[in-house]
Amino acid sequence: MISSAITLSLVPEARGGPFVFWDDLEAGCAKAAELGFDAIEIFPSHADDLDGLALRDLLRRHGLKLAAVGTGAGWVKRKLRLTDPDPHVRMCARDFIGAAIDFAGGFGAPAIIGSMQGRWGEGPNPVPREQSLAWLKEELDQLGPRAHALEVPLLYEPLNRYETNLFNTVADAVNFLGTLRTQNVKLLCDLFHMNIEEADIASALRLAGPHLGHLHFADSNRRAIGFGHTDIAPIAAALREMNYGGYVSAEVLPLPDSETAARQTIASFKRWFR
Ligand SMILES: [Mn+2]
Repeated sequence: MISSAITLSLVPEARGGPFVFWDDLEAGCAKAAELGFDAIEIFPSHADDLDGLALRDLLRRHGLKLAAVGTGAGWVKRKLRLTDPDPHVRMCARDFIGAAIDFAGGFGAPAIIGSMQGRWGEGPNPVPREQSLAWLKEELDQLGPRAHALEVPLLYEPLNRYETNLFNTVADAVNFLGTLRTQNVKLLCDLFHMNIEEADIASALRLAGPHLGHLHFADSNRRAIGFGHTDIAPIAAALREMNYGGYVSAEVLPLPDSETAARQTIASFKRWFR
């Protein structure tokens, strides 16, 4: 069974980013529950800033689950990347993500590696792509087992070409996962990125198959599903046929406002998955 989730950012520096709810965990959870969402996906400044006991109580009161914890603030606020040429920066990136894995794992939820994967060939001392991929592999092979110990996957998200030059397509990302020692890294497929990079989104999701661990449910323009021009019917059919049992999580812009984006998302979710 596919479950619904909606994003909430606690990072002021990410203002303008694709998150439906902002700043207020209590109000966001109340609204998500009122609209009938199953879970919330949180984007914190750092996992250590989250109060686990308070969050547990808040989720219980509203009958919500934690879908995932994003780590993009490690890049946005601290410029940490798993493929930075500076080994100290890579170590700090690993620690930042490790804290997110540990926190989310306590809730049975995965952490997400998106923008913290970085890019190759940039900065004052650019390195070849192969070197960047070797660093990414090294870090995922350390972080994947850390998540496995908590019985949760670790999510790796291919991004579109304007956000990374490491992996843009599901096919390339699946091949890369096959080179890791850990089998605990799953793919986060984001329909916005896929709309830019994939020839056929439904076919790409089928190719991901059992590697698919989480889905960002966003239309062609990063707005709620139904507010852009992505043809969702074949995508929803592919997810159902695959027996996908994870979340479709609205990582979308709060346009025209948070409430309308949230209502549109849950209406689309019910239309396609219930
Ligand atoms: Mn995403």
